[in-house]
Amino acid sequence: MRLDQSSLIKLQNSQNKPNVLLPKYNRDTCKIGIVHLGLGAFHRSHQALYTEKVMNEQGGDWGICGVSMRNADLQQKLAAQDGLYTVAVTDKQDEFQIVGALKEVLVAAHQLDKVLFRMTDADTKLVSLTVTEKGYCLNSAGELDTELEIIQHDIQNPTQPKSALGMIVAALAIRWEKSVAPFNVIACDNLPANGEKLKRGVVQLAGFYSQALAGWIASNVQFPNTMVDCITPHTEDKTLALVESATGLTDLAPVQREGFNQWVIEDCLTGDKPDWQSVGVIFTSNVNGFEHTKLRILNGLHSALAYIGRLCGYETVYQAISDSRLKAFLIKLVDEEIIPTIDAPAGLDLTAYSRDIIARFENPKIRHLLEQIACDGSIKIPVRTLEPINDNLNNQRTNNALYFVVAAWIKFVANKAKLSADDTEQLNDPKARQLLELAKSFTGNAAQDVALFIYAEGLLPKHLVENPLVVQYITESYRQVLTADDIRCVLPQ
Ligand code: CS2
Repeated sequence: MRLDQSSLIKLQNSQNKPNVLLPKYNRDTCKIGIVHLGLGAFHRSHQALYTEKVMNEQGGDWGICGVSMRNADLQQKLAAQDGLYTVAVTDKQDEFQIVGALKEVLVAAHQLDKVLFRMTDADTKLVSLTVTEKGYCLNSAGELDTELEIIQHDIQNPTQPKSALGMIVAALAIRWEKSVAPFNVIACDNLPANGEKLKRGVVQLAGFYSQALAGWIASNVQFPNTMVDCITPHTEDKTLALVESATGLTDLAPVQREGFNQWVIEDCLTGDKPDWQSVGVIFTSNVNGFEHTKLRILNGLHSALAYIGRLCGYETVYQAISDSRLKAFLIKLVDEEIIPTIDAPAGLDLTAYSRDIIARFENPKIRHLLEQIACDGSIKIPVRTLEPINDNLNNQRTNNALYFVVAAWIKFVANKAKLSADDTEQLNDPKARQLLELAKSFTGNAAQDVALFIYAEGLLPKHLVENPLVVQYITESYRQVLTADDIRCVLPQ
């Protein structure tokens, strides 16, 4: 039997499976209060689940309108299931939660009018986003990247936007003109000061439309910084089978995730919001400490493992972390080169935190593909690897393991260039074309290849590559990566 509203009702009447949780509120009467842009697996496993838990406890008008930016696949699957889907939490103990909060699913590329209608509805109090780092359309200086085609389009067509930022501006413009109170905007992607950066981009984009609108947004719309954490690999056939055997229902759009879940939100939201605090969300004035810690430790270790693990031929995080030499490298990296760069939030033991994260990577039930993490290196490496390098340099600390990660990334790109028949297919990165072109001209001479790569326009921060020591160390690591029969033997000890 397929998962949908009527099979759910049957299940609600007969439910006797303790590890299958069902919506407890009335889905028909609850209104939509949140629009979420970027309806990937992560939103459905994380923010939507927190909201679901609040509605299970307290009800409330916090139904979600989930917006896919382009792809209509998920919309079709969810439509056949009345928006219902299962979150499979696979950890020491498995748990399956059927989520009812997703009341509407739209595709922005085809249904922009409906998206804007929903975003301008007075019942919509919050707009949240998971559009990945590149979806913020910022350049390396953190300003709106007006050279991007999508931003140029939105500047010229402010009422028919294509970017998430453009949609936020267009909807806020309508609310402003109609004197409807603004919604607040919650950025949920892994970039430092995500809310602040998003606000900057949105206000800059609004400025092309009207300075008065930009001023109104700057003073009336809250963009809290947030830290989000929950390992959520892509859904696989195995997930579908697991969910079916646990719930007895066929769900074509489940998500899988680990047991751990954390959401920290800057405490500045005005107006109504779900009582997320009651289900474990932390509201604090110091999100930056949490964000910084998580980005550098969890995401930093993830990227290191992804590039080095791929060079060793591993497919998943679990396989890579099960290699004792890779695990020892991660421990060295975090203890000696990452933790010293972090100003920990009060009371947080960073060594213990990092070991808990490594233990999360060791969850055998989570098949998290290294390729998934390795994507978008040109955006992730600067935040996860280069910023700690810079901090260490400023404090006379060494960087051997971090330089090795940069070298592994360059080799990862070089391997893709060798493999690629169709450039952009092989390397998943907004700068794929530039990266592959560079790597295709590599000659195998470490010094020349590294120089070509790191001095390329707009790739690595200038102040870093102007430091001859940085270049020398990355080159040395790259030479070792190139010449070693087994790169595990040349990992910094
Ligand atoms: C990962 C993250 O793909 C990646 O870059 O590092 O998605 C990571 O799994 C999450 O941030 C965990 O909270």
